[in-house]
Amino acid sequence: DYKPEDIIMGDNSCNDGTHHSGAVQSDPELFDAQFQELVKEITEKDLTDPVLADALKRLREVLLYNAPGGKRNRGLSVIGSLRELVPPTKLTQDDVQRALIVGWCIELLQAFFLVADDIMDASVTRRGQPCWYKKEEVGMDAINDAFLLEGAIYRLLRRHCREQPYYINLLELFTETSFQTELGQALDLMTAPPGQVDLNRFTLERYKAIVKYKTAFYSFYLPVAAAMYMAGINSEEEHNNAKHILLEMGEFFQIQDDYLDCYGDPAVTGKIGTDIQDNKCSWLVVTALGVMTPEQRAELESCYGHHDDACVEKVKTLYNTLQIPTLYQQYEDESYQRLQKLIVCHAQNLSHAVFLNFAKKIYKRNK
Ligand code: GPP
Ligand code: MG
Ligand code: MG
Ligand code: MG
Repeated sequence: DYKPEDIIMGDNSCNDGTHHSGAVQSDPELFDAQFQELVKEITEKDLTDPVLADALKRLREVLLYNAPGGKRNRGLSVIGSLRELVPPTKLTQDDVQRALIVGWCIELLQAFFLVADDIMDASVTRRGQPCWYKKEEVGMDAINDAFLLEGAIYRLLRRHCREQPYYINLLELFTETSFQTELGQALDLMTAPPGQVDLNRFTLERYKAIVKYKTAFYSFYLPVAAAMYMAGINSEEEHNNAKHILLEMGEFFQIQDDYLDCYGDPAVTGKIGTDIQDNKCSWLVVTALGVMTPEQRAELESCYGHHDDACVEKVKTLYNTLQIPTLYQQYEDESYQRLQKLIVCHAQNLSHAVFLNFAKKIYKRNK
């Protein structure tokens, strides 16, 4: 039995294994403090034309409602990875601050995606509160609010990183990753047409393509690649090595997300599952299809992708009959073993801790 805690350092650890205490702020504390600063900057110090006052007030509300409140894994891993890649003596206060800001840019990208994704998925709650578009005074104006969140990313990068040698690399990384995610979202949506259930669409091959593009690039490769560029690591070979490991982690992360959509506790995950109703190509349905009888398949065909609760319950009962939770546990253990091997084979001169820190945060998660 593995215990990631035994082999991987905690959040507060430095490269030398010492722990901060007392007045020194931990990275998560610094990260949260940076958010307040950044909201002020975007909404009070950047565009000062008085005719924009109402729009900037709106942007402030959008930022405060949608950017904080998550697990912050993506954002925090920029500074976390940078600390593994650069010796502490070579990391200035300004480098740390820029890493915190780039971390928030990733959280803003995530907020942009989630505001839009919740509309597309007809979701109800996010991070324990109503989805932004569900608020009475918001509705479809949330579409523009998502664009505002995206726009804020590039203003921050410009203000803080324009003079840095890695600025162009970061810009291209953010735009490229956004495009990959949008292509993944397109695959996700077209594989789940409302009211047209066709179980033949749900292949493992299609599943892997969807999750690689809609989740793995922006959630795993993006934060580590950003830290690598900030550390001056630009070689394609090094980036491909990191990508290899991180995309594998990303696939696993989305499989967990799919599992939690059905089996998670909304009080813990902060969101109510919609995958069965939305006719999604989820890991659960792909796995179930691989182990069911023709009779069970006919039953699934008749109740998947419907919004009424009785149909959803039938699908969940079928998943339980097929022991999907057990198959998921097996998959999780295998995936962890495979990942350890990948890290040994592909991390090469990149610190293994960059990847292990990430792995530690996601394995056995329940939110
Ligand atoms: C996760 O899918 C993927 C995203 C949030 C990317 C969305 C991309 C866009 C271009 C809008 P999900 O729907 O399973 O996430 P959740 O379960 O959090 O709703
Ligand atoms: Mg969704
Ligand atoms: Mg979605
Ligand atoms: Mg989901």
